[in-house]
Order: sequence, then C-alpha cells, then structure tokens
Amino acid sequence: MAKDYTPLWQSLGLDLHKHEGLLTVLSEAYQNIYLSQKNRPEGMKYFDFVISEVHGLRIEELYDGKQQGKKVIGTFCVYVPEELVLAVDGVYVGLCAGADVGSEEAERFIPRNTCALIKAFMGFKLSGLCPYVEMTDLIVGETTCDGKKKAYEIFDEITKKMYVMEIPNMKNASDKELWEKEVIKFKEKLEAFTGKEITLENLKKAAITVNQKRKALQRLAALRGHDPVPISGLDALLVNQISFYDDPIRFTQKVNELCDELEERVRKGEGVFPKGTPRILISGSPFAIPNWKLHAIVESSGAVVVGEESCVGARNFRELTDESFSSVQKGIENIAARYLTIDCACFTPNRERPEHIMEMKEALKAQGVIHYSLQFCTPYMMEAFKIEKQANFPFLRIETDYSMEDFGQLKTRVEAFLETLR
Ligand code: BJ8
Repeated sequence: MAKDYTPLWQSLGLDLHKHEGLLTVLSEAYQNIYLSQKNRPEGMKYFDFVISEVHGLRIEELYDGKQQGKKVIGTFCVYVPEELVLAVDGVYVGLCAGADVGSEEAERFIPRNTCALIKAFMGFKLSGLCPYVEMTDLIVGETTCDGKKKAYEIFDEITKKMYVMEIPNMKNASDKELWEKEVIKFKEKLEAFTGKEITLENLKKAAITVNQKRKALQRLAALRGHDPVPISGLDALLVNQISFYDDPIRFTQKVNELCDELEERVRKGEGVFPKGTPRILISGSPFAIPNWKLHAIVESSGAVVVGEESCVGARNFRELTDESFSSVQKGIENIAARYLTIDCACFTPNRERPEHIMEMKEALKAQGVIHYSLQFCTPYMMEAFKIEKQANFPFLRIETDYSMEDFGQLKTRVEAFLETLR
C-alpha cells in the first residue's frame, strides 16, 4: 500500500491485528493466483493497483467524499438501483464478501447452514474487518432469498443502518406495480436521507454514467468470445468484482482502455491461452471478492473461463436503462423496468435464465457449462437441477463454499469434466 492507513482503520474501529493478518493472507493469495498468470494485459495493472489499495486508497476516497457531504450507500444485490444513489451524489458500494472470514462470530447470530456469502458479510463486520461497512451511512438490503431477508433483521440490530427494499417474487403486472412503488419509496428515502432532490438532470446524468459502465463491461464480455481469448477468466472476473467498489467514471475509462488493448490483441491473433483451449461458461451464485476459487481451478486445469452468468458478471450488465426519459417519473419507470429484467433464481418462474445461459454459451463458444451454487443457496441449487435436465451440452453441477477444504476434490471433478470436452 502506498501509505500507512492505520489511523484511518483505527478511527473506523477495525481490529487492527486481525486486519493485518487478513491483508497478508489476501496479498499472498493475490500473488499466487493473479500475479503468477502469464501474458496478462498491461491494462490489468490498474486493477492490480485497485486491489492493492482496496482497504487503503479507496477507503480514504470514501472518507474524503464524506467530508464533502457525500453519503456512502452499501448494498448486497444488483437489484438496488445504482442510478438513484448517484443521482443524490452518493457513493454506491457492494458489501458482499467472498472469503471464509468470521464464520464463528457469524454463527453466534445465524445458523451454521447459511450460505457462505451471508456468513461472510456478517463475519467481516462482527470481526471488525470490513472498512466498507464502517464507512456506510446507509445499508440497503432486499427481500430476495430467505437467508438474506432474515440476516438483514439481525444486521440491522448490529449496524442500525439497514433499509430494506421489497423485491417481488414474480413478474406479473401487480408485481411490477409493487416494484415501481418500491423504487419510488427508495428515491424518497434517499432524498430525505441526503437532503438532495432527484431532478431530471441529475437522474439522467446518473443513468448515463451507469449505462456507460455497463456498456464497458459488455464490451469486455464480448471480447472473451474470441479464440484465442485475449484475457483470462480470472482477470475478467476481477474487473467485474471491482465494478462494485470503484468510482464508476474512472472504472469505465479503465475498462475501455483495457478493451482497446484486448481488441489490439484480437487483431494480432494473440491470446492468454493457446487457440483451441477448452472454453467454459460458469453460471450460478455470485462471486463476491475475493472468491476466485473456481476460476483458479478451471484455469489451472487447462481450460479458460469465457463468461460468468452471474450477478458478478452478465446479470449485472446485460440490460441498460432506457435513458431517453424526459421526466423524473418516466426515469423511475425506466429504472424499475430495467431492474425487473434481472433473472435471479429468487424469482418464480424464472424462464429467462436458461435462455440466457444458452445465449451466452453460443456467443462465447463455450464447450461446457459449470453450474456453481454456494452451499445452502437454495434458489440456485434448485435451478441447477432444472437447467441440467434441459441442457443438451456438457454440464457440471457443483456446490461449494469459500473454504479451501474441497479444492482438491473440485479440481479432480473439473479435470474429469474437461476430459469429456476434449
Ligand atoms: S440478484 S443472486 S445479488 S439475490 S448466494 S445470499 S441468493 S443463499 S446473492 Fe443475489 Fe441479488 Fe439474486 Fe444476484 Fe441468497 Fe444464494 Fe446466498 Fe445469494
């Protein structure tokens, strides 16, 4: 890290000793998994830098922003409209955690058989290890899966910062109406909380900013369809993970610079792996940072991950918000409509998701799909069975968590699956 942030971490009440241990482990994992990759694009240097400063410079930026009156809004789900947060000049940060940290502390409040993502965000907070949670002024939850809904009640007792949006379970006319009302309520909540009015001008500007970020991520996703593939799945995953933390304008610029370089690689026929390397699409539960386990397994087994049908992936950027609105009301309608297209497994029925998997598989020329569910994530575990039955292509269904205990076993299964593709 560029400087000593200890006073900042201390002021946030972090457990400095444990935090130092966490940063050491993360830095070692990053060295082993990321920096050991060959042939990485130059443009990844920016993202390496962001990771090296993820608890440093970015936290300082949030702190400085707060001094200037900005509010930091934490979220756990791609259903929470980023446009509204930006329209009130707020900072939108993802709070999902992807490491096996603080499970024991979390299990004092929630059952053992809770998915790793929920356990980790509780665990990070309870262990005094998450500067992002400490920086937030408001934390926005949503009624998606049962685990999250109930965990938010407990998280509110711990943080006293929760606001929960009601997400319908279906997508009928009455559900759309409910959801639009929820988006209006969220707009009013943000206006009251920040003292800033959402106007046509700031809403439009926010919609354009978020769309530009999505377009840059779409551009990166499309480049992964080439063979040889110009960027590893690990690196593309990292960019997607950082999209939930970084300043959106700077991030968009850096992703587009990376894409310029990748286009040049494609023109020259250069790639990170040899042409003809088996190509895998991963589909399922989200990959919160620093969950790199499955990508590391696939890419150290002689294949490449070419896409993520996931919230840390296509589900986050597939659809744009129609930014051609000419009133705040119409803008809200467009935003509500865009978010309701997201095909989370928490919805029933959820017919679009198998179609999206098929579309991605074709577009990215993937030979096989690995369906990844976090253990105890009922919505995705259930859908995996259904999708497997419909799949007329090689399909591997796995369930795992954040621990490294099953690394060897998973690697054996992935290698056997890749053999069938060859
Ligand atoms: S839109 S996937 S971000 S809810 S992994 S906590 S579902 S038990 S994270 Fe999600 Fe929004 Fe849906 Fe996406 Fe529950 Fe499953 Fe855990 Fe999950």
